[in-house]
Amino acid sequence: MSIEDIILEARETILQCDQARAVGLAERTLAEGYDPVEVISAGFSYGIREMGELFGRGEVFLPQLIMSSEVMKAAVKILDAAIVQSGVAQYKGIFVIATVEGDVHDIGKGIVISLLKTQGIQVHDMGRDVSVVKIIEKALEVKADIIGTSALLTTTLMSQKKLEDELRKNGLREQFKTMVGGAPATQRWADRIGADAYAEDAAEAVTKALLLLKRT
Ligand code: B1M
Repeated sequence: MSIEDIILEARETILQCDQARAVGLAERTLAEGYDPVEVISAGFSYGIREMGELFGRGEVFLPQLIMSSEVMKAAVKILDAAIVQSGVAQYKGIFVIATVEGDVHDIGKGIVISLLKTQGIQVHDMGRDVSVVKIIEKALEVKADIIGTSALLTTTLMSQKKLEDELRKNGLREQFKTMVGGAPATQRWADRIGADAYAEDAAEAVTKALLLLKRT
């Protein structure tokens, strides 16, 4: 099976909510020695975004969106394990990451985490729907270098600003670098709220994290 066929089939498995086929395809990707990151980004991620567009246009409904995200998670879990295994052991820095309060979208965050780990960054994943107060507490506890937040809803994006405000209010802003991401976030948004970095995707998150670590 060629990489192009794998990518096309990965998209289809998400649109058809076919978990068995998606898992089989993830296993096949690894068995045939293809790049798991490419299959996630060009295949499964593309499929879930297409599903989101169909949902946005009212052509599929929430249960299908939920099912397709479960399919995506099952396949990505298999590929993630292989990505993390290929990583290096020595830590270059500490990264606390969470999906912000009121937001349960965590597929993209999971991919960001896997790639950060491959670059020797120690990641503390706080999960999803996490308050700004808890994120700051964790960052202080583990002496984080970078605090990263993911927000997928326009309504929850404001928590990224709240994090900046709280850090400033408590005299902690200089102690951490911050990174924002998630579909509605942009470089402009990051500049506006005073975040140190914005990353459009997982690969950029790694590049920017490494740059931020050089500045700590
Ligand atoms: Co939701 N959802 N969803 N959803 N969902 C969106 C975001 C939406 C755009 C769909 C749509 O309407 N077209 C829309 C938001 C509209 C808006 O705010 N303007 C939406 C909505 C409305 C909702 C609900 C309100 C639906 C409802 O209940 N009526 C509800 C909200 C629940 C809540 O959070 N409170 C909801 C629920 C869900 C599911 C549970 C069904 C599921 C999430 C499952 C899960 O994550 N565990 C889901 C899904 C799957 C989506 C879409 C289809 C796909 C998101 C995704 O996983 N993308 C999404 C449509 C879309 O995004 N186009 C949609 C793939 C992933 C690899 O990409 O997450 O962007 P992404 O992550 C990328 C980058 O953004 C970046 O790197 C990642 C990897 O490359 N990145 C970072 C992400 N975080 C980063 C952090 C960084 C750096 C980079 O640094 C810290």
